Amino acid sequence: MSLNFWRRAIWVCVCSGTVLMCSCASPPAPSPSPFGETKAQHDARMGWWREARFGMFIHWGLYAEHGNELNGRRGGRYSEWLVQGIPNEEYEKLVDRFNPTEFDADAIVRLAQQAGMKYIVITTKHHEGFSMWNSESNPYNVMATPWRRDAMKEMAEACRRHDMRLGWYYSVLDWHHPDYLPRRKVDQRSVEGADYNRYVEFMKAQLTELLTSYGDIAVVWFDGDWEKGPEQHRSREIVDLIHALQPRTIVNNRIGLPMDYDTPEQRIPEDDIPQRDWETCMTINSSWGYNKFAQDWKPSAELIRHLADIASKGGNFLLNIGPDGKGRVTPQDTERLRVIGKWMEVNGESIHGTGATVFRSSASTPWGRCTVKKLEGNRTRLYLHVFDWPKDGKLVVPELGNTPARTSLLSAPGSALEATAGNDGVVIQVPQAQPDPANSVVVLEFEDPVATYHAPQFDAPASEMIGPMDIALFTPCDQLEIHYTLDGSQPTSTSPLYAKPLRLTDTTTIKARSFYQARAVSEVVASMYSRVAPRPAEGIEAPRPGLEYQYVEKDFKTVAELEAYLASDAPRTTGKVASFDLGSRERDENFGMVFSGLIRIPKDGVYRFEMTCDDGAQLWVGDKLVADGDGLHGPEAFSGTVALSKGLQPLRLVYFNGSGGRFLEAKWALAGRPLAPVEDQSLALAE
Ligand code: FHN
Repeated sequence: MSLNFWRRAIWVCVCSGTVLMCSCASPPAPSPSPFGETKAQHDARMGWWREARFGMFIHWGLYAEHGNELNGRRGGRYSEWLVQGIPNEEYEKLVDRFNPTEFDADAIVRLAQQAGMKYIVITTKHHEGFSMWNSESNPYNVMATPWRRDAMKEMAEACRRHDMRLGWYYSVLDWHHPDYLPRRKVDQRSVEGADYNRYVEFMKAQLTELLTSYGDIAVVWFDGDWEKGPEQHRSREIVDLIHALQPRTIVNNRIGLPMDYDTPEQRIPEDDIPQRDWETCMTINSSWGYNKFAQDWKPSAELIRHLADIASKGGNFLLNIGPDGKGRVTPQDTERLRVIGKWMEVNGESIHGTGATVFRSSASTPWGRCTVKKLEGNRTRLYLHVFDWPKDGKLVVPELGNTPARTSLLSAPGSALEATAGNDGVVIQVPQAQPDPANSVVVLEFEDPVATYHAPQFDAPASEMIGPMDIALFTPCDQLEIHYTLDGSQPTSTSPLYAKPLRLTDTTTIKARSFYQARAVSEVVASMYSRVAPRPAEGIEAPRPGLEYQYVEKDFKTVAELEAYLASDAPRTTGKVASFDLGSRERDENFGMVFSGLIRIPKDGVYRFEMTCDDGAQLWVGDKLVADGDGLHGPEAFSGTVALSKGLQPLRLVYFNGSGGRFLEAKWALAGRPLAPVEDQSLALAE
């Protein structure tokens, strides 16, 4: 799936459901909903979140009280992690000290609002396991403190009063609950009798409380899922519970399932922009929870630029504050949010309700970033976020083709700036003095569709074919024309004009280039498609159902380590299974399994295989490595294609789990068709 397609798809949704500049051939969107909604239903549920762009994260728990120092012991970078090295009996004493008499939920909500934030996500329970609400399922909660106030109730009421959306952060990882496993090193409690399934029931009970007693909850923001996989967390059951209790709630991805959006932490994607909804969460100093030692505060200007950077890439910014043990927002957090708020007062429209840049990447606007808003009809506004003000008064937008109808500074709407389109893009005459040293926004308003320069992209089911195959070419901008060649020559404005998918029957290299008003505006891009003979099937007469497996135990980090171990005379268990089933393993971590057998190919064709694994795996079909998911990682999908003849084809899947969650799933289909799970009936063993 092309990055631009997704950027554009998300952008289209942001712009109040209005479709813009998008009639080029584009790949079909996969089902975007984790709850089986239609795309329209999913978009409607995500609508406010995509419009919001900016939210407040609050880390507040017992860790606020110690501020990263307890009984002479100092924590690492994150104050909320100090508990990791402290026995529970010692840490629990904080409960008697926690008395944040200056906590003022209304003031916090107002601060968020003034900063231009549209939602708040607050920690209900962090890894320390302490519940910040009056939890019936857990006496280790805020009502056991001298303070005896339900902090989450106060937040919920304040948010309702100020019309602010509220989300719950909930840590799956819990270093206090007796059923949570694994234990920390300092935790001497026996694991005998600890039952993770009972812990899951506890989480469900807590989430039920949080989603039934506090009104509308906009987001559930999971965290700390990494010690186990979705199977052990029973993630599906948990998210279905959330959906049943509050069908409009948006759920983040940290529960071992992809869910509604991704959550890059402490970083803004550069070129690896997620092809899904996403939100960067970030601290203002270096800690999430209040840490009296962390004085490395980011300057307001940096945060303002981060906000523009994230919005220009189609993401949201969840900026964290860590109130202290008295419940006070630190003066440093407050000051920065006030400065951001002042900037947002003037420039908020360049953030809220905007979509990702229409240019190729952030490098296309070397002086800053661009966000976009679609107005009615063809009217479009580009917001140029200028971080580096041009010394010569000429702001050059190199990949823009047409002159805007109106150009002004967002801080001075009446100011008409002169803009001229030429061979080098559009040049805007700006005043010598930079209006805002952090980020000055120049608005370009277009009455006609905006012409931006992009290289053509290819949409093909595979790079190999055994018969005719259709290849589509597209760019995200309808104003461009694509000229192409099939004979290896460079495309010019007199080369064939792309109008509909190209049908290839033999090995061919397509070269293509974008043109605007007969002028080449992109580099030449090339893609080769090879005609191949499908791998002949094995001549096996009477196959039996199932696969063979080998199971070995060791701390593997790569498939190569596992293969070397298998090649030795290391001890192993072998047997037969119906499919790629990890059920025959004897432990949950540090093991490897190899499945081998045959797959029934229904007809000659190029097939796509997709394997999702946690940790590493490699899938071989015939003698081709089709999907390579080697290494230690969370659940991730890997895919590839192979040309196969009808009949039985050898297949081998090598999988290992280091520590944490384990997961393995394989899907397949003829290339270009929707993938479906590899079913037991498709798998076989030679006699
Ligand atoms: O371990 C936590 C950390 O304390 C903090 O809550 C952040 C916020 O995204 N999340 C975890 C690490 O991914």
